[in-house]
Amino acid sequence: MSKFRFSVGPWNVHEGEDAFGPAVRKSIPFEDKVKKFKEIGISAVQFHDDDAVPDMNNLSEDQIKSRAKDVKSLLDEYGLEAEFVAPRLWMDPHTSDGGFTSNSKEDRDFAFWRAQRSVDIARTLGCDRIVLWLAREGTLCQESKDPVVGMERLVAGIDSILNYDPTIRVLIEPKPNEPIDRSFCPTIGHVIALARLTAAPDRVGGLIESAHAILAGLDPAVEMGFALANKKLWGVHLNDQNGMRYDQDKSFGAENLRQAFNQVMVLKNHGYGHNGEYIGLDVKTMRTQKIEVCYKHIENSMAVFKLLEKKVETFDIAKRDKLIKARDYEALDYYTISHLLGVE
Ligand code: GLO
Ligand code: MG
Repeated sequence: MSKFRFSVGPWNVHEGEDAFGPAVRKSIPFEDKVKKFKEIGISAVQFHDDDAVPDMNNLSEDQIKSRAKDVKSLLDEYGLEAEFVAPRLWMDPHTSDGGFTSNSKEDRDFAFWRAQRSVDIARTLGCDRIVLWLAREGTLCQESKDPVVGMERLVAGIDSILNYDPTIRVLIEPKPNEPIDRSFCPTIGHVIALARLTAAPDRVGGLIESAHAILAGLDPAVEMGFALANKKLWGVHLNDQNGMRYDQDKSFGAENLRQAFNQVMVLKNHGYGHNGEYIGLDVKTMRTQKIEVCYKHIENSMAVFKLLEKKVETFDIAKRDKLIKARDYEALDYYTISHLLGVE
C-alpha cells in the first residue's frame, strides 16, 4: 500500500478550452468534483482563492471568510483536507502586467489584497500553505521591468503574506515561461535563493511541477533532489510534458516513464511526505476526450505513481551498487530499462 496521500485541484477537471478553441465539455459543479475526488482516492483538494470563494473581488473580507466556511463544511462532509490556497494573480484585469511586479502601484496593492485574502481562506479551510505560481511575474517586453526592481517587488509581495500571518508558509511554484516570456523565478534554485531575501526564509519553500522543470530544460527528479537537500520541497505537481512546447499537463508518466520513475525514486528515498506533504497532481485531460472519462487522467496518474513505487521497491540496490562500483553505467542503464519493462 502506498503511504503517500494524493491531492488535486478543481481546475484539473476542466472544460477543454485552449488558446485556439473554446470549451468542449460541460462544467461540472464543484461539489460533484469533490465527491468524485473522494471516490477515486484523493485525500486533499488544492484551491485557487476564487475556486473556494468565486466572485471574491465583490465581497467584503467577512463575507469571504464566511463563504470559505461553507467550503470547509463541504470538505469535512466528504472527509477531505485542503492542501493549499493559491491567489489567482493572472486572470483579473488588475493583473495583466503581473501581480506583485506590476508597474502599477494600484495593481500591486490589488495583488497584496488577494494574497492576504488567500491567507484568510487558507486559515478557514484549515491549512497553512499558500502557493504562489508567479504566472505573470516577469516580462513580455524585457525593458518594461528592471529585473532588480522586479525581485524587490516580488520579495515585498511574499513579505506581505509572511507578515500578515506569523505561521503561514509560502510555497513558490517556479515556471520559466508561459504566459510570460521571461520569468523572474524560473527554477527551484531561484526559489531557494529568493527565500533568503524574504522576512522569514524558514517559511518560504517550493512546489515543483514536473512539466515546469522540463520546460526549463531540466530534469524534474534532479530539481526535486535539489529542493529536498535544502529541505524546501513542500509540494509537488506531478504530470508530464513532451519536450519544450506549451505547458501540456499530461498524465504522470505518459511521456517519459524513466523520468517519472526517477521522480518517484527521489521522493520515496528522501522522506517526501513525512511532514504531511502531498503527492499533488496538476494534470489535464486531453481536449479530445468526452466528459464521461474526464477523471481518467487523475486516476491514471495515481495508478502509474503506485506502479512506479513498486518498481522503486523492487529495484535491485545491491546490483545497482555493484555496477556503480565497477563504473559499468552502460549495464546500469540497461538494467534500469529492463526493470521498467518488467524483464528484470
Ligand atoms: C500553471 C500552473 C498552475 C498552478 C496552479 C496553482 O502552469 O501549473 O496550474 O499550479 O494555478 O497555483
Ligand atoms: Mg502547477
